[in-house]
Amino acid sequence: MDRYGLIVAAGLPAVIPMATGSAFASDGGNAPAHRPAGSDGRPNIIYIMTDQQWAGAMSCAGNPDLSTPNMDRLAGNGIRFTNAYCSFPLSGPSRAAMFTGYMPSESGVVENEKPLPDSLAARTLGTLLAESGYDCAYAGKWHVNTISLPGKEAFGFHNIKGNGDAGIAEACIDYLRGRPDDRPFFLVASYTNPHNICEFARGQNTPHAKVEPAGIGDCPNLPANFAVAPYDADILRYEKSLNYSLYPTASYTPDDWRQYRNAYFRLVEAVDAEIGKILDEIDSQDLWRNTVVIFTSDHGDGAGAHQWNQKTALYEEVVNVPMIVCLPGKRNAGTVSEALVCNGVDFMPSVCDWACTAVPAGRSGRSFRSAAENVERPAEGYIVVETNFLQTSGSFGWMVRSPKYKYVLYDKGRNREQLFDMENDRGEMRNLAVEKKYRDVLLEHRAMLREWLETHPATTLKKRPDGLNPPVTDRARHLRLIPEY
Ligand SMILES: [Ca+2]
Repeated sequence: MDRYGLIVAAGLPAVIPMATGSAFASDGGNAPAHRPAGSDGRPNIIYIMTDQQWAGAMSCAGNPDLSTPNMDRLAGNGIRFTNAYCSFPLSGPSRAAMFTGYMPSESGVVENEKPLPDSLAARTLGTLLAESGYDCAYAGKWHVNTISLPGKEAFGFHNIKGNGDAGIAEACIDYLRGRPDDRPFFLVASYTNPHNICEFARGQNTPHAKVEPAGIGDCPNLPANFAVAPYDADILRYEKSLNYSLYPTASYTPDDWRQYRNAYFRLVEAVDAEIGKILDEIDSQDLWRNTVVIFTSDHGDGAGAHQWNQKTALYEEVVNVPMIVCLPGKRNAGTVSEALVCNGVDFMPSVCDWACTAVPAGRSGRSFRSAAENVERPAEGYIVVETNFLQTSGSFGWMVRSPKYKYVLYDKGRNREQLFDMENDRGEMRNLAVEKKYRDVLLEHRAMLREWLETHPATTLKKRPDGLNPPVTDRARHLRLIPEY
């Protein structure tokens, strides 16, 4: 059974029933009586997020080019998911998916700086948890759509620190020491780095952490998938050619790319050190016993794979995000899971699952709580990631990740259809879509995308002057893009 087929086949509304008791659950927001964390069975939740960090940019993932002792510490205390994906590889849309439970094409937040529709803005994750009795605090980058939370209290959160990495840990520590003791809490620590790699690539100062220059011999080598694969989607090179400020790597030499990778990994290390301060406070209060700690990033970065920098493309380095879940009591500590999880639309159902709070209707994401609690469970179903290049020419596309394969479809260009074996070719160098023997696999994945598009209606955005829907949310047009030959 696929990821969404169960719901469709059963004719139920697209909301996943809660697996846990929901004595406190109410879509109308009836708050339970306040009780100390743990005594009502509801854990505290700490969400730590970086910006633009690929899943492979951690030493616990086996990367020898950097050292991330604090992310490794999280992995040692929890479950590290190796097949975790964002909903959309761009900041605003990715974060909007986390906090609303809707895919960007469903909510209309299909690009940065686009505000949530009013009807959704009143019903985001912070509001839901606050209504159900959690004390909610937020520190750092928000970007749905303002860069910091818009006010001292916003979207259900106390705003304890605005955008900017310096001081986030200190604000979180102050909060953890002074928080109310009569109710569980939901704390978000949202860092900007390693996003400063964008400034580095443009030759600018890196505002949130300094990068020391390195001798070329001390820089990491090029990745094994540095080459652009023979059957890569050529629309990506076109998009890259249109905006030198976004893609200053267009004229990079191999040495430039090694410097880029050095800076990227050093920026990850800088944010790792900041995260360590929060973990020290979790240690000193022994919050591990009754707290779910989740670590992830809003999307990744090309990091030189296929000579790509930045995000937006559907390469693994861009869409595969770190995801570590530490369960109360460090259950399943130090394990690795291959389950398919999404830190976008699955985040709201997951947090609501732990908080015994009902998920509002219409959200199709699936809680990853049971995947964390049952790590031996094999990967199943599929995940869809959307993207568009509204910052350049407006191309768009999707990927479907199933347990063994990854299918990619862009709307135009040569080799717009891609298929990769994720067990044997995670570096995406051999496009199986051009090989006849994978025809059945290709057809299967086209069918998954078709099913997903049919079951996820897009929002109605303002029509264009010619009366047509904007292409990125026109589902009828999307369905016609799936090849039939
Ligand atoms: Ca981002």
